Amino acid sequence: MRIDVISIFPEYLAALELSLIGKARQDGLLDVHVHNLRDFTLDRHRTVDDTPYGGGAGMVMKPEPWAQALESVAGDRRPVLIVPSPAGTVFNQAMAHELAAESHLVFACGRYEGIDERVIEWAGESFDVRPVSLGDYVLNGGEVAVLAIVEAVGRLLPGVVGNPESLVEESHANGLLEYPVYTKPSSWRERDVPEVLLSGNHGRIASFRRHEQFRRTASRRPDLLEGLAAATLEPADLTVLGELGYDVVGGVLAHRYRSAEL
Ligand code: J9N
Repeated sequence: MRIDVISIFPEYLAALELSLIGKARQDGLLDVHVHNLRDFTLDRHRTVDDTPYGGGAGMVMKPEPWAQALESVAGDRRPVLIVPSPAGTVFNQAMAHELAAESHLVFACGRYEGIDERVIEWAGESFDVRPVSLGDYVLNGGEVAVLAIVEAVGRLLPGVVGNPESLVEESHANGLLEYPVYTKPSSWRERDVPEVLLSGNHGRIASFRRHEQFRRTASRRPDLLEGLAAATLEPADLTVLGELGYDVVGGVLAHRYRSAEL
């Protein structure tokens, strides 16, 4: 996979040289190019921003440096252009899998109050444009979002994660949060590892972990359980979910007290 990142803070992307993603680059699995938007300006001051038409706070990124930078990375296909923005579609694991199937991703890191909207419209002629949000909070620029997205996508590429089994059991792979994990010592500061995990009984261990997944998900992410198809659940799951306040209504999970308001 080829990845181009355009930013006014290219040094921010140095983290992509580290760890798993850095290794994937060394191994030739990932071809990452970081570009300085200012290298595509034509004025003496290398200006990338200006005041907003219509007034308002902050600065808006000028269109022409973006057009020059994007033209320089376009290639002959139709790359996916990811534009991090708090006004984008919220990124998730399904999106990470979709992006991992692409051959060329381009990331446009905006700063300030955003990029002139005409760039986004114009880019649609040669790119598959995707405004993407990391979540409902405000960052100063797209760089941190790019680090997160490249890491989430990069680790799904064949050969990047050493043991591909570790990709399967993870949070969100099955729509539930992950179960808690423990390691040695079995007793630490008067806290014991749950005895079932020391039992060697693989059936009991599997049901304990699944039970813990439902307890965690109900407590921290009830939105993931509400509306879950009951067909994906085993009879034992429904007993646990019943204790947690969930019923099956019309083939999907519904919380006894909350479903009406959701
Ligand atoms: N989720 C998200 C993205 C952002 C950005 S991108 C550029 C500026 C701010 N904030 N929050």
